This record gives sequence, structure tokens and C-alpha cells, in this order.
Amino acid sequence: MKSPVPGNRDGQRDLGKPGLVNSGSAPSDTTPLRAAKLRRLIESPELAFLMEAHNGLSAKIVEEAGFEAIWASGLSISASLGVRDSNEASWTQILEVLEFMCDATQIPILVDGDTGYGNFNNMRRLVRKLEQRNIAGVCIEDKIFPKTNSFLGGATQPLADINEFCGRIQAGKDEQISRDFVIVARVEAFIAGWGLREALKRAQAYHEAGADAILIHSARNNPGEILSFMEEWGDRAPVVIVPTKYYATPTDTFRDAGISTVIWANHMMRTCITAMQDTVRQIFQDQSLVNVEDRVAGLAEVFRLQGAPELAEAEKRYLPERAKHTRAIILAAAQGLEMAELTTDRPKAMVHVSGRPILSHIVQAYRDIGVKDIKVVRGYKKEAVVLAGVEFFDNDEAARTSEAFSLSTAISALEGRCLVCYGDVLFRKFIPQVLMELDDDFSIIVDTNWKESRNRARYADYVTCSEAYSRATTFNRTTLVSVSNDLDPGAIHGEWMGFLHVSEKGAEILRKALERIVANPEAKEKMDMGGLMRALIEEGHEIRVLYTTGNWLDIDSVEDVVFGNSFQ
Ligand code: SPV
Ligand code: MG
Repeated sequence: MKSPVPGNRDGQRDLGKPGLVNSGSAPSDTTPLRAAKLRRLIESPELAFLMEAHNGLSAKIVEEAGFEAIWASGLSISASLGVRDSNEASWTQILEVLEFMCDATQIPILVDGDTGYGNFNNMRRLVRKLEQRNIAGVCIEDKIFPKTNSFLGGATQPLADINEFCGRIQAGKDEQISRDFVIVARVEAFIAGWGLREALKRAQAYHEAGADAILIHSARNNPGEILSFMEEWGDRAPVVIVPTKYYATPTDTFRDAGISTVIWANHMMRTCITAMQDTVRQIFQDQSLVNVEDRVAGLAEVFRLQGAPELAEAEKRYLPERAKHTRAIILAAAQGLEMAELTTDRPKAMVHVSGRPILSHIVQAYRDIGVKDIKVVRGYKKEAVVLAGVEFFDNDEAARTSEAFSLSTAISALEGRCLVCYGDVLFRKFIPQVLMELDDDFSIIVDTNWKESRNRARYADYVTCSEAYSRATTFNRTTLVSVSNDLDPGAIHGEWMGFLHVSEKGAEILRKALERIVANPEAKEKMDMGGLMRALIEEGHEIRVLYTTGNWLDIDSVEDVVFGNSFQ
């Protein structure tokens, strides 16, 4: 019979966050709590059940079903990795899987540690690493590394020397930090055909070496070996069984025999195989999804299991408010003729800088500062503009139309706070961030370092402002007076960096302006962003100016691409 639980740990509370998958939070050290739970289960007088899982998802499903602990099966993990249960997956690869399983759950995990992956020394390192990953216990079997599954020619497998195996158990017990970490010793004497006497001898030795429980394994299709063992063993230590082969035995038989814990060892993995084979066969045969759609989990269920609702909640807490409600509209329709053959098959925005398209740097920068709602206007070679997680608008007349017209193709997206920018400008993240902080209807950022770019004889939008940059302008409200490529040098206060931030009201004004522009053939063909801003000023709208110096790079030439490679 099972012995009662030593000590009363009922007061202990698991401080982990329940039910989160990939919460992104720092891993909390729940090892002692999980180990205490596993120990309670194994030592309690009630028959306990451990259910197999082999990855984060299956572990989560096992937990949701109500199981109080998980068996991280070596057979199932190796099968799910597509390899044999013969230590083909390295123990550190198994650890990686275990980490996902722990992150996905709060209940204890008993790991199938095979032979301990070597001798006593490997065993103690294994225990240390398992504890570091919040694993509650490990089961090791008295075989020799590399092992083979017990149901595959079990009788031919050599057993470990008893004393040597006891050393593995002792080393593990000496190594564990949490007092409750559980080490189960698995006796393979029946599997190897060595009989009851040997099984008892080994179990007793392992018990004396410090094992917290004995797993007695049998490959028979009836529980005869197990029941004969239990009769002799009595309640010397908790006994764990794996009735994979004698599955038809009523569970009460195990209860009556005084068994501590039943492991349902591989049915999550086997159910996956059957379901996957059925589904794939059907899809292959039908060349269609129609006959399987209703038989497979819906995407909503996938997202729920992944913890998507928690992430949405976390975004509310952690993402900057402004960024959350700001939409970026990136103009990426132009070919960029000045870049020669670099843009024969793609627009300038898709030219690679530091190993990836300029546009991908821009999108990543927005995401990093919390702007998730990103629209991109494509035009020239639009099929070459591929990027996940953004919405595209197309200017199919890009070769004959203006920047303002490109922006008008995204007019339906000009709603609420928006940041309009170019698809060929690299920038430091503080630039859109400072603009997003402003409440003006229109605001831009201007580089005081315009003379340098003038020396490079490139196209630039020079600006005249209500006040030239000085230390005082930091505190004064500066506005845009004019913007043009050919301003008199004496009137230039800086260079527009290509960002236009609009408030909700600004977006409304801009939409109306764009509607007028689209209706005007000349403006449709020629009006660039500078012209659009001039039109806004003429209509009496103020465009707020913030000065800064440098920290951006518009890619206008092959030389810029090379330069851009060092822009971090
Ligand atoms: C496992 O699940 O990997 C086990 C149990 O070790 S058994 O497959 O029965 O050997
Ligand atoms: Mg195994």
C-alpha cells in the first residue's frame, strides 16, 4: 500500500501564471512547487495517473484535460522528432523540448530520462539541468546507454550492473537541490526475461540507494508479472507502472494491488499519428481541404492554445499607447531609376541593405516601437514587394503618377493617427517616436544638417520654417513655411526627412486634400509630398516642425546602399 505523504506542504502555492503558453515572461522557478506536487501524487494513497506528452502543445492539452502530472515520454518525444527511441536525439535536444513543455504548463512533469544518458556523472548533470528547467522528477531505467525501447527486442537488451545503477541513483539524489525532486528507478528485469527474483532484488537495491519510487515494467499482455511483484513488494516504496501492453486490465486491479501511479505512456503521440495520417490521406486524394476542414481543430482553437488572448491583454498593458493607435503608411511605389540595375526587377524599397530589403528594416523599426498597423503602397514591380504582416495598397499607375497619388490609393487607411513615410529611408527609432508624441494636426521632422546632403548633389526637400534652428527653437513652436527642392540656399533651414505625422483631424483634412488632387490631372501626375504639404499650408493648415540632426539615411544611389550597410 502507498505510504502517506511526508510533511504537510498543502500550504504551498504555485506562484506561476496559470494557463499561459509562451507568455514571454521570465521563467519563474516553480521547480520546488512542481516537485512537491509530483511527490504528493506518487506518495498519496490514491491511485495517480500521469499522461504522456511530447511537446508544449500536447503538454498543454494534457493539463487542460485535468491530469495532475505529465509523463514526458522518451518514445513519444523521439517519435515526434522523427527519430528512434535509441538515444538518437541528444539529451540536450530533449531538454529543449522539455523547456517548451514546462513553459506551456503548470503541472509537474516526470521525465523519462532513459538510462540517465551515461554513468553517474551524466546522471547528476542531467538532474541539475532538469531542475533548472522546472522539471519535477526523472525516471531512469537499469539499462545501458544507448538504450532501445523496451518493446523492441526487450529480452535481448543487457541490464546494467546493479551497483553501477545504484551509483547513478545516488549521484542524482545527491545532486538535486529541491528536496522534493523525484527520482524513479525503473526495473527492466521482467522485460529482459530475468524473472521475479531479479526484479525484487533490483527494486530493493534501488530503493536502498535512495530512489523515491520503483517503476516496474512488463511487456506481457496481462498484469501477471506486475501483480506477482506487488504481492512480494508490499509497501516498501511507491510503485509506478506502464500498462501499455496489459491495457485491458481494469484500473481497479491496479488500485487493489496498491500501485501508486499509472503512466499512460504514449497515447498523445499515437493519436497524432492516426489523425495526421487520416487527414493527409484525404487531402492528398481530394486535392482539396473541403472534406477535412470540419474534422480538424479550428484556427481559433489553435490561437487559444497558444495563449493569443493573453498576448492581446499584455499588449494593452505594455505597448506604448500612442504607438498602438498609430498607423504607418509607407510609400514604396517608386522604381528608383537612379539605382540602375539594382531596381530592374524590384522597386527601390526592396533593394537589400545589410542583407534584407530596405522596407523590411523600416517595418521592423515600426514594430519595435509598437506600431503594428502598417500599410504599404506598392507600384513598380509590386509582385516583388512581399512582406508578412502588412497590408498592401497598389498604385497601378506608378510610372505615370505622383507620390500624392500613391498616397491617395491608401486613402481608406488614412484614419486616426497616421505616420506617412517613404519606403527608401532608414532611420533611428526615436524619429517616429518623437513625432508620435505630438498632438498637432500635421508635424514633420527636419534635419539641420542639410548642407552635407547638398554637397552630395542629391534630390532633397529643403524647408524654410518660421524660425531657423537654434537652442531656443527647442522650446518655441516652429512651423513649416515652405518646402521645395530648389529653395534659395539663404532661405534653407533644414531638410525634410520624409515623415509626416497626422492627427485624427489631420487625417481627415489630408483625405479631403487627396480627393481634390486625384481629381486634378496635373496634380495626379506631378504632386510630390512636398507639393502636398505646400497645398496644406496654402489652405491655412499649420505643419509643426521638430528639428533634429542626422540619424537617417535616404537611399538614393548605389553609393547609399553601400553606406546603408553600416547603418545600425
Ligand atoms: C516511454 O514512454 O518512452 C517509455 C515507456 O519508456 S515504454 O515505451 O513503455 O518503454
Ligand atoms: Mg522511454
